[in-house]
Amino acid sequence: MKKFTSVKDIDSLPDWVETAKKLKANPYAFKHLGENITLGLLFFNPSLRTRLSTQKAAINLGMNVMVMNLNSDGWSIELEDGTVMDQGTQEHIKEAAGVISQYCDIIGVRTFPRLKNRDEDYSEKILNKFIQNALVPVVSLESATLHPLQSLADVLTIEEQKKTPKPKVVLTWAPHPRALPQAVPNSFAEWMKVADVNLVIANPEGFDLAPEFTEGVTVLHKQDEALKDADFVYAKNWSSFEDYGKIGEGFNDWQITTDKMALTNQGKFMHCLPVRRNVIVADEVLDSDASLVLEQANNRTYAAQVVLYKMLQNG
Ligand code: SN0
Repeated sequence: MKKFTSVKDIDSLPDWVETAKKLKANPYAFKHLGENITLGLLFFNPSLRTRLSTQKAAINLGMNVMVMNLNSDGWSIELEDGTVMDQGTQEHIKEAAGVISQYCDIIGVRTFPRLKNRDEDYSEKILNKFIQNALVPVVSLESATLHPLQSLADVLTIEEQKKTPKPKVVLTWAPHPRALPQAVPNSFAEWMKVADVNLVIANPEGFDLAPEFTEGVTVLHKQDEALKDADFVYAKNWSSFEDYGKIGEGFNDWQITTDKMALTNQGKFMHCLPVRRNVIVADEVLDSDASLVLEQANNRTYAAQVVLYKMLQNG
């Protein structure tokens, strides 16, 4: 396995979920597997869960971990080939990725979109340049358009919590004061389409996700209609794909409240975190027994651990 960037990189989701459950039940069973193997985690953007859960997963497998904030602590990286580097950038991605590969056996990279140019973000330039120039496998720690470690943890959480064989899962847009990436919802849709669930997406008009992710999925522009009988409500804000990077204003009634949760089939509330309280979701919902957010965060460890375990097993 040379990379983990999308559900397309894995062979069998049921097998991965089973492996994650086994690792969760017995986290230190493969402590020998990572001996003398080094994971490097590179962050171009902030992180709390990804940084800690991926380190914890590596430690559970006996690996060594090095972490670096590339934006604040590294040289400014050039991505273009053939550039005369007499301007702001100081080190080319060819050397940077090659050098990091001398020290690390697996590299994780976090790189958010700029939300200015859609084609540039959706080309996954930074992540792909790392994959092309690294001499070792690369794990996405959230890229411009996908967040596979989060989605794998979400699949695991739903599998553990579901009360029916094929639950209704509603991914709903929710309000937010800043422009956020489409990575979490794109990725959630991508993984849910492979999982055994009935996925419905709810968002205001103008906020449909890219067609490649919504193909074959029911997309509703009325949240109340979508939430009816939902077993899981996954809230997330994203900026517009159509009017790229724009935020929605005047949609405060898309916040998840107890009244909204009452429309569901005693549904569970999910969010990837960090979450803006009383903007995305009301305190009463987030603080209720219906909230799975901490269990989702817990499962981030086992999502990361199954990825590292598979990479270590394949040598
Ligand atoms: C990121 C996102 O992709 O939406 C990371 C989620 C895992 N979230 C944020 O940037 C939230 C920042 C904010 O201002 O609330």
